[in-house]
Amino acid sequence: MKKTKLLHEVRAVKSKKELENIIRAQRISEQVLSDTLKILKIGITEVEVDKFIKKSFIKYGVSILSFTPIVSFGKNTANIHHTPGKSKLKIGDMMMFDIGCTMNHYCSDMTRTYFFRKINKRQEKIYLTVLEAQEKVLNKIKNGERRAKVLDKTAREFLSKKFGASKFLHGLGHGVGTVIHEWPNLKKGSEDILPIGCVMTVEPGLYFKNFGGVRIEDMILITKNGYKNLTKVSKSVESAILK
Ligand SMILES: [Mn+2]
Repeated sequence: MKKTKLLHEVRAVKSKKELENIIRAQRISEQVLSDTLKILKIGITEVEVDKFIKKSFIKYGVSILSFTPIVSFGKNTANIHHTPGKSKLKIGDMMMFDIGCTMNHYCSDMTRTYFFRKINKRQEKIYLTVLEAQEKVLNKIKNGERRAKVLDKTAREFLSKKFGASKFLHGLGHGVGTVIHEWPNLKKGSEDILPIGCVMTVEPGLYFKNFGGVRIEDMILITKNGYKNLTKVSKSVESAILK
């Protein structure tokens, strides 16, 4: 007898057309991010950058965003729900951009963290640790791990070992589709199993009050043989230091 499925399980698996929309949305976000990095200068405010991002999406023909962009400078990067404000960019600041837009109502989602002109030892250590956590998770997926809680634990245990518990304040990721956070849930204790054909974010982070935070978020497609990274923006520490 045929087994019933739940709608969210069916929706998680993307058709070719759906995937194309997600990828197109992502490419536009990448273009906007690249344009944004070019306008950064000493004294520019988060609000100004946020306005530029929104204007750029319009310029590329997109008027519906997946969520309100997160633009944060300096210590504000430690606040995962930061609203862009009047903070001005300074040399040595960390900067976080979490942006996504929609194409025919399909969402994209990406976060990159940068360092303005220079990086200090602590910032570098945090950045490299988050990057390594993401690589560990991606490696597990490549080797066939599909259990959400195991993947979350991989990142969480590694980050806790390096910086103590409670510095990674959110889930590791989520499904992406016509809503920005859809099933499956890639978070602590989740019983979800990632199906082949679903699009997920993998977004470990570390946050230090009065210092700053780093989050690196890629969007991936779960495939039969592992995954395909749909995010094409480099994330090496060298590329994260904006000269
Ligand atoms: Mn996300």
